[in-house]
Formats: sequence, structure tokens, C-alpha cells
Amino acid sequence: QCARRAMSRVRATHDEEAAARASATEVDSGAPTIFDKIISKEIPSTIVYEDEKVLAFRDINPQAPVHVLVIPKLRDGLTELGKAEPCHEDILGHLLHASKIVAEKEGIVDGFRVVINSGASACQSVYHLHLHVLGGRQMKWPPG
Ligand code: TR5
Repeated sequence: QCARRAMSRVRATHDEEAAARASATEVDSGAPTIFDKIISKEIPSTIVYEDEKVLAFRDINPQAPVHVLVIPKLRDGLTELGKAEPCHEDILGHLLHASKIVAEKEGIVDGFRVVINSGASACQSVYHLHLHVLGGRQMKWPPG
């Protein structure tokens, strides 16, 4: 029982943290984001992969030994995955395939995770669609 109470306390703390993180995140205003400056190279980043449609660069606050963000160079209304339309199918497929290329380049193709946070309740903080490619350690499930 004690353990159960302790667990529910832990859960409550996690829930409170998640709620705080969600309420502290940006909202989707459609305004330019920091990623525009990374694409234009006005702000430096560590680029891992690039082609005509996507850019992949290291996350500034890595959550795993490998943590790379894969983004479309043209946002085209894709501030978040929840805004995707049929016209975005090509770029969405391209982003997923680019994530696999990144995993290969980073030596984690045997086991990696791709995460997309969409919207405030998923703690999205930058409103330019991006795929997190994470690996290099044992990932846990379920995610928080
Ligand atoms: O929370 P979501 O899913 O929106 O992910 C946004 C990600 O962008 C976070 O993991 C941040 O750590 C990452 N981020 C934020 C900035 C940034 C970055 N990654 C690389 N370089 C960055 N610069 C220069 N500036 C940021 N504000």
C-alpha cells in the first residue's frame, strides 16, 4: 500500500510537471520560429544531414546520446503535425525517410525512436514541424 501511495505521489508529481511544461509552452501563432534562422544558417547548428527538402541538426538540449531534429526547409503551413493536409504527404514521407538516413549516419539504425510533439498538450515548443530522432541508449516505454 505504501509503495502504491508512493507511486501515486510520483505520478502526481509527473502529471504536475507535465501540466506545467504544457502551460509554459508556446502556442501555434504561425509566426516565424528559430528554425527559420537555422535553415538560413543565420544561427549556427550542427548539421547531420541535408538535402533539397529537409535539414537535420543536433538538438541543443539532447535527451539521449543521439538527439537530432529533422525539419522541412519549407514550413508550408506545417507548424505542427496536427495541421497536416493531404498535400503534405510527400514531405511527411520524406521527413520519415530522412530520419532513417540520420539514424544510419549516427550508427543507431538498429534501434532508435522518432518523436513528434504536436500541440501544447504534447509540450511542443517550436511551431515548425520537426521529428526528434533519439537513440544511443535504451529507450523506455511508455514515454512521459
Ligand atoms: O518541444 P518540441 O518538440 O517543440 O522540440 C523543440 C526542440 O527544439 C527542443 O528539443 C529544443 O531543445 C530544440 N531547440 C530549441 C532551440 C534549438 C533547438 N535545437 C537546436 N538549436 C536550437 N537553437 C539554436 N535555439 C533554440 N531555441
